[in-house]
Order: sequence, then structure tokens, then C-alpha cells
Amino acid sequence: MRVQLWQFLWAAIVILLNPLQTYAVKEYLFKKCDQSGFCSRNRHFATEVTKQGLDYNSRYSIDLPSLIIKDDEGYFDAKILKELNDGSHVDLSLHVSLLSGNNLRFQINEVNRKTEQSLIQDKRYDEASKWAFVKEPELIPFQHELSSDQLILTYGEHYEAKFDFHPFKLTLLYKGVPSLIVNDRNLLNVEHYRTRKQEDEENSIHIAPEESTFDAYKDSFKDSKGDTLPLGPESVALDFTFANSLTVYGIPEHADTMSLKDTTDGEPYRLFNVDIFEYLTQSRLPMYGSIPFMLSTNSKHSSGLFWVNSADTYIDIKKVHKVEADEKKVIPEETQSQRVQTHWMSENGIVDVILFVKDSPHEVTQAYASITGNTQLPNLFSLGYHQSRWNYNDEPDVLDINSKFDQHQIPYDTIWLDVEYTDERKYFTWEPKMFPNPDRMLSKLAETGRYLVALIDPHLKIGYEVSNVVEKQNIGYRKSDNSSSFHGHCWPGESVWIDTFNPAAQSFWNKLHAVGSNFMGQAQNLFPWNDMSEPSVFDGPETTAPKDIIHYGNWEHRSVHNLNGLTFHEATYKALIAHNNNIRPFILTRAFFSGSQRTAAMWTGDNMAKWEYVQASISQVLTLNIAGYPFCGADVAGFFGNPEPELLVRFYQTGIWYPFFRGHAHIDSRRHEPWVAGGEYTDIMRDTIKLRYKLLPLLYTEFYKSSQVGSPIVNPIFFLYPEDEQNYDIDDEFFFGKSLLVKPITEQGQTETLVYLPDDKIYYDFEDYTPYQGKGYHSFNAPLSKIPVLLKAGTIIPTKQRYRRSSKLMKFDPYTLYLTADSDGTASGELYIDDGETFNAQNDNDFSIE
Ligand code: NBV
Repeated sequence: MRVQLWQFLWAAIVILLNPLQTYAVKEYLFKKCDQSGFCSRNRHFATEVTKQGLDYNSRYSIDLPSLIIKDDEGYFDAKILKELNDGSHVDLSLHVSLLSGNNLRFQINEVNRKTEQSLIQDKRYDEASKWAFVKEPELIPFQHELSSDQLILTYGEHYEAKFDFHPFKLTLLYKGVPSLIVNDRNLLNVEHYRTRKQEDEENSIHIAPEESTFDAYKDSFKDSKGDTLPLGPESVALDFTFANSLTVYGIPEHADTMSLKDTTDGEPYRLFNVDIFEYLTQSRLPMYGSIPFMLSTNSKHSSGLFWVNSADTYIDIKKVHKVEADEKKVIPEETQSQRVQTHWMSENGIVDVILFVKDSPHEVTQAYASITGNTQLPNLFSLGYHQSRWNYNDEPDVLDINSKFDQHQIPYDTIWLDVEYTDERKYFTWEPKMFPNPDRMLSKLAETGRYLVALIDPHLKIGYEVSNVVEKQNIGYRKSDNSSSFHGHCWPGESVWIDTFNPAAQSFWNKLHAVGSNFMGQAQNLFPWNDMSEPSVFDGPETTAPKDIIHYGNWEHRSVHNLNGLTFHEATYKALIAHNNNIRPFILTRAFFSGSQRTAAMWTGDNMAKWEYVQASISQVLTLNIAGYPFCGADVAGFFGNPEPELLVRFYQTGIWYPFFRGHAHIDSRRHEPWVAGGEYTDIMRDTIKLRYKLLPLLYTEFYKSSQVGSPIVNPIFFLYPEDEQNYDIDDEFFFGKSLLVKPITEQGQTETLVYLPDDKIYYDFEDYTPYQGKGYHSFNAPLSKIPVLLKAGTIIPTKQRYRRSSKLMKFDPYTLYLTADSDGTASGELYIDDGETFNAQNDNDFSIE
């Protein structure tokens, strides 16, 4: 009996200590739609409105006499009237502008909102675009036709925007075909400001029968930690129909398939930046970052929409298949065709939307990038291999890892230090015994052209020189009553948070990153890693900041939440430019928003050493590329857990294709740097990493193009072949650039796979040049040492073949070009060359060869 008890206890201890068996996201920490006031209210609204169908009389209409049309200046203004129960109206403003590139923007706001709260701005938050846009978009003229119930704008060669006045509706036509329809289902809902008293009045004129009042003035979520709703209900919601299509993509970040799913019978996709500990794949739960951009395509044209709102957001998707009319039933033509209906719901802010319609998905992504900015051209070292783990313990450990790479002849560029390098988790300090002389360590790394990246988070332990300044200068988050700095818990214990919405925070941030500062010292090869800026607040609701705390400008956190990470890494970017204005900064961020691609790389956070995370990483990276954020990657070979050798090798074989390629691991995992597995496994990982280095000229050229025109680096097949609907769901195969077709092995024990060739060109095995031809699936052998990679006929790719210890040391190595003639005997490709680290080439004339 005793023995059995011990056996039982031992089993329990093993389970507790074996991280992979116990890992699973704590879903109960995150609000489901029916636990979130505004989401539940808007879903209720949608159900009620849909139930009434054609009988529903929408409350929203454009007020004809209020129209002011400025064709030549590229915009028009009007009032939208929202009708209340007693027939009175709330005034909303509608501002429509035509942006260069033929993109249409419209904004709906509440006019003259006056609240009873003195600590928060009266107006709705309308500054998301200020952070997300690369610059103020230019407007283009249009022509118009006005009748009593409709306004039609025509612009560009092929565009027509029809605004119906009652109910408010916008149909965007491209080449005569409807492509995007706004408020197609009458789900426009702007919860206008009303006091609690008004809402409680019997037979309230303010609450329509189709509205719900669930959690309008309180947050009943069991883990809301006392968060309050001082302004009551203020959500905005709207529906968009993508005509003639059944697929939609985008809205990172989720660990789901690339082609988004119908959410009718489940949870909507949520965009709300959170520290989603132990996240699962195949999930619509929110993750660390948000890009409210969605793209859809059919074989003829592609469209996209950018919902410029930084508040908590849920998106429902409904795929409507083709309905055939029969003898008995006459079905209106527009409802016969297939379409994707989407419903966007945000907790507050304004309706600010940009619509894009083009011939191809590529052009839609590029149009989105023309608004939010292209990716930065990375400092070349950051495209090499990064070796990280939580933690490398001290200077000797760092230098030992550094030399092991050379002993094993594996190239690498950057070693990373996680939180423990600091003195008691106080950022901008170094643990004095472990890192007594950071400058010495950094110059040792610099001898072989290598870099160090070290963690800097936004939570600052209370009571030391850095947090003291934040409190004293009032540049941190403020409590909801604005009485003092907000305090919460994170890694260092009780902490304050730097408020990077506040311009006054910038000069302090610059000082902390200045040459000669405690953190940076004299080094030129040290860069920061900005983690936890969702923000992660251990004792906050949903592990983040309470929505009622206050930021610079008297904005509630609720309004700006999804922007927080972007403002943080942008502040770091500016500080690095102040540190040295001619070196391209490298920053890694976990939290992000539209526009983050301009200044930081991102990674997909805390994944696991399991096969499904290798698979998920490909669709995550593809989705990020679709959504204009190509400088991305996942932790190789999984953050949590101990990858067995086969998984380790296959993860590396997948990771070399991520635009950002880093090995990283949890503090409790065993070390698994590429030489640890030994024998054949190490040999394969060495060859794999060397292949990444060979392809650096190609990757750098792709980044250059992306930095100029906003194109993806890793292309989904449908991006290059949108006319072929067969490939719309393929998210385990992709083009690296436009010439290398890659299908990593992502299943245990798999040594053979089917590779889809999207056209009839010849594709050559990149290793032994075996030709494959014929559109469709081809069987491909892939023993452990092999990654299925094929080079497309008609292309030229630049490489560098010599083994060097780091990318910097490859600088003067010769280029080797791979040429594969097309059937007509021609081939083409590009090569971009510059010094790899300064802004000189961008400032002078670029040197590129075609
Ligand atoms: O700083 C420690 C980790 C880091 O290694 C990881 O990459 C981040 O995503 N960090 C999160 C905090 C805690 C993770 C359990």
C-alpha cells in the first residue's frame, strides 16, 4: 500500500515537473464574446436585426441637406442621423475621403459628445490613425452624381462608390462589379453617450428594442479585478460584405489557419493584445498583437479593409455559399452569389475605415502598406541566425556559446540575454557579478562581427532610479482617478509603466539608451528586445492593464490598448536613432499594431515544442506577410518544453524561412543549441543554418523590395496565383520571395510529402536539380536531412556560398547566381547591395542590379 502511494506521488510529481503535459492556456482568464459587454450587445443586435430581415427599418440615414461635397479636394461631409425610440435624433458625422491609390476612407463620429466625466476626454478617441499611418494620406479628386436617395462617386478609371441615404449603405464597385458592401446587413451601431439615469428611465428613448443593456455600466466578468466603465456603453460596430468570395485572410494575431474560419457557431476572432500564456493552436483567442486588416480575393479581383481602431475588437465571419434560384423561388441576383459577411465590433473609439479594391491580393497588401508604411530595411545582421534562451547566465556563458558556434562551424550573428541579466529585474542595469563588464563582453562579440540583444520591458520596478524618474516626471500610466502613477505586478514585483503615448517620456527614454549610459555603454553592437508591452500586468484584468486607467492626453487605456506596444517600440526606435542616427536600429517586439512594421521585428511569443506549433508558425508567418508585417518569426524549436531531435531538426528546417529566425527557449527547458543533439542531428542543423546564410543575398533583396513597395517576403501561393481557387487554403507551402517554393515537413515521422506546383513551369529540386513539372500535386521524398525546396524556372537568385562565422564577415564574399531558364530561354531576378547597416544607401543612390 505504502509503495503504491509513493508511486502515485511520484507520478504526480513527474506530471507537475513535465511542462508539456501540464501546459494549456487558461482560457477562463480571457473574455468570451458573451462575457464581454460590447461584444455580447452587438451580437445580440445582429441577431435581432437579422431576425427582422427586410422588415427592419434601420435607424441610420444620411441627412441629404447636410451634404457638403468637395469633388476637387477629394472629400465630402454629411450628417448621419441615428433615430431614437421617440423619433428624435442623435447626430453623427460622416467624413468620406478619397485617398491617392484609389482607396476610400470614411469616418463616423459622434458630434459634440459631452460626458459627465472630467478626467477623460469628452470626444471619442480618434488618434489611432496618427500612430498607425506612415503619413497623412493625400486626397484625389472625384466626380459625383447626386439624387434624392443616393450619391455616386466615380474616381480612378474603374471605381464607383454608391452611397444610399436610407438606410446608410455603401457599395464599392470595381470595373463595374460590386466588391465591398458596407452596412449591407444594417449592423451599423454607434452606442451614443447617455447617462446611467437616462438609460434607467422607464421606456427609455435611448435603448432601442434591438439593443441589449448587458454590462453597459459594469464589467461583470469574474476576473475583471474591479475595472470600471465610467462612460458606459460606447461601442462602434459595422458589417462589411466581401462579394463573390468565400475566403478571407489577415487580422493577425491568432494561432489559426491562414484562411479564416466561419465563426457563426463559435467565438468571433478577437483583437486585443494580451500576454496569452501557453496559447493553443487552432484558436481565435486574442494574442500579443493586433492588425485590424482583412483581405479577400476571388479569381478576378481582391479587396481589403482596414478598421483603424485600437480598442478591444471582435470580428465575426459568415461564409454564404451560392444559392441557386429554382422554379419555386425567385432569389434576387445579389443574394445568389457567394460572399463573406463580416461584422466588426469595437469597444469604443470612432468608425474609421479604409477600403481597398485591386486586381490582385499583392496590390491590396501594398495599398495597405502605402497607408501604414513599409517594413524597415533591416540591419543585415538581424537576418542571420539569432541564438537566445531564457537565460544565458553570465559573461563566460555568453562567450562560451559564442565560441561553440565556431567550434561546430555553425554561422550565427546574435546572442540574446533575457530578463535575468539585469540586477533584480531592474531594466537598464546589469547584474554586477554576472556581467561585471558589458563593454568587454560586447567587444569580444564584435571581433567576429556579432551582436547582443538584451531585454528591456516597459514595467519598471518601483523604487530605483529609473522608475523614480517616471513617477516624479509623471510620465507613467496614471490611476483611473488620475491621483498618482498606476502600480501593478510584473516580473520585478510591484512596478510602474512608462507611458510612451506621452511625448515627454521620449527624452527620458533617449537618455536611458544614450552612448555611455549604464545600459548601452560604449557598444555599437547592442540592441534592445521589447517584450511584455501588451502590456502584461500580472494582477490586471485579462493579465493586462485595467481599461479605466489613464494615459497621456486624458485617454482611457480602453481606447488605446492595442496601440500600446507600438508606442513603446517606436519610443525605443527613436532613442536608438538619437543614439546613432546612421545605424539602422534593430528591435524585437511581441506586442504590435498596424504600423509596427516600420520600426520593429516581431515574433509570435511563447509557443511550444510540439509539432502543431511548427505547422501553426507557417500560417502565422503567412498571415503576417499578408497583413504588411513581413519581419516576423516564431521561436525555434518551441519556447516551452524539450523538443526531441526530430522535432528540433524539422523546426530549424522550417525556421530558416521565417524572415526573423531565432532559437529561443524557456528557462526550465534543457539547452538545445544546435550542437547539443550531436551526430547526424547537429550535421543537419548546421547545413540548415548554412542554407539560410547562403540565401541571405536573396532575403536581403526581398526585404529591400518590401521596404520600397510593401510586398511580402514569404508569399502564400494564392498571392502569386490568385486566379487558381484551388490553392486558396494552402498554408503549409509558400514561396520564399517569388522563386523558391518551400514545403517544410511538419509531421512526426514523415519522410515523403506532396508538393503543389501552382503552374506548368519546371521546378527544380534546389539540392539536386531534379525537375518537376505539371500543375498539381507531386510526391517528394524528404528524409530527415531534406527540406522540400524547388527553384522555379525562369528565375535567378543571388547567393553567397562561403562559410563565415557571421553575416558581417561575408561582406566581401563573391555572389553565386542560380539561373533557371524558362521555356523561352530567359530568366530574371534581382539583387540589392548596400553596406548592410547604415542609412547611407537610402539617403544617396541605391545600388541595385537587375
Ligand atoms: O523574459 C522571459 C520570457 C521570454 O523568454 C519570452 O520570450 C517572452 O515571450 N517572457 C516572455 C516572460 C515570461 C514567460 C513565461
